Amino acid sequence: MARLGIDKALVGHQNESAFGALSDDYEALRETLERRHIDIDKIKAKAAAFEVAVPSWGVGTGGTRFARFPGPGEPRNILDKLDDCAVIHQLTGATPRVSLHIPWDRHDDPAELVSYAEARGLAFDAMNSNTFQDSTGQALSYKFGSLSHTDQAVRRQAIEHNLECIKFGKAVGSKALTIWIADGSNFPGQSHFTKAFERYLESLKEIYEAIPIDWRLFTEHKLYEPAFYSTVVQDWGSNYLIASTLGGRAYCLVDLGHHAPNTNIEMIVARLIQFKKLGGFHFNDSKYGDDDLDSGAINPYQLFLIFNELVDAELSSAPDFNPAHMIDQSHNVTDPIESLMVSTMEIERAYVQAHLVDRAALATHQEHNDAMMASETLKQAFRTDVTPVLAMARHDKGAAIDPLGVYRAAGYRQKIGDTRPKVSAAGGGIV
Ligand code: LRH
Ligand code: MN
Repeated sequence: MARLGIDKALVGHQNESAFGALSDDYEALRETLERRHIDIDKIKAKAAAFEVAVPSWGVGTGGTRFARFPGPGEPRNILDKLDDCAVIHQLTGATPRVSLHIPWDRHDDPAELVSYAEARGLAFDAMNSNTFQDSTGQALSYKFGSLSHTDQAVRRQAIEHNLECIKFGKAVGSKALTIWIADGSNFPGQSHFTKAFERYLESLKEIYEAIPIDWRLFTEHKLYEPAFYSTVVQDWGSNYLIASTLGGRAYCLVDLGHHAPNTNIEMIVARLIQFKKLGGFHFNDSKYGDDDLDSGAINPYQLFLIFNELVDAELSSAPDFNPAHMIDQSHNVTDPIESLMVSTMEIERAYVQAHLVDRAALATHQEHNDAMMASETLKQAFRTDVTPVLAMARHDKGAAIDPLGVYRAAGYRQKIGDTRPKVSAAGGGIV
């Protein structure tokens, strides 16, 4: 396991001392669920099979445009990031894949990256391109856009970058490319909406034709930021137009933080499922804008309602339904590893709770317009504390019953704090 990682014996020891209480809680929940004609072991199997990808850029301390306050043990490179991602998977048992971001994770020897990851029980999820920053040695600036830029040469450069991400992704075994662009405008009149969208689609067509036959292309919409008047891919409608224009392997990616406050995201999810264009998620939470806060930290009921739509589709075998679950968060004030572990468990919790919904009863209440009983049927599942199911599923996989407790007991942050160079507080920026 990981060069650093967590000592297996410690995990075993901590699980041993926690197992008795866990079994009691599990058996108590078994009785509660039996009264609802639910087999807890079937629910545990769902928990055990659930996986979510972690963002390589999430294990370093995040920041805002104002500042970033790095902590001890900041990862120096993709190898350090993989070490930290391996700890998250070792203790949660639910994050076997890492989503890479280029150029942040550029590495000269993709084969070495694959063997380094495999040695830590990891593989690679969707690649992420980056034409929202100017990186060193770049000829043309993305200040006024990238794939929709008015200048053909800038669009060419951005297309080439995405082709490079596909090439790198093929070398590390990834099966998808996620494209989010910051392109947009800050003043009315600054940009011609239709021409910008046409230029973007022309660029995407070339990238779409370059993805391998067994890959998917995810396009990610976002309401605003860094553009503050218009954004080329601003909403799910624009995103749906893109995916349906490109073809059968193009899908919409839903980042939970990319919508106006109070947007009914679960209904957007239902629409994209119905029209076979739901590609996947960037899970996080927010109160105001694209806050990139920990999943389930602000609005856990919304997360549950989104999974209620996903489980409904799963159980009704919705066609072309295979959403890619990924986390996309910025950890500005917590230990990023702790946040990613807790977020993973919160996302898994929402998924498992959604499997407790009495869907037959819900359908009857909906048919009879019994709003109260329909709402209560969902609330019953959401109010059910499934912690014992999640913990027992982890225990059975050899992961930790209490990931946070084991992580702190292991002193992993101190260890990497002692071995990795200190990083001074630098200007702003999410990474
Ligand atoms: C844009 C975004 C996108 C990533 C970036 C790190 O806000 O959600 O998915 O590329 O964050
Ligand atoms: Mn995102």
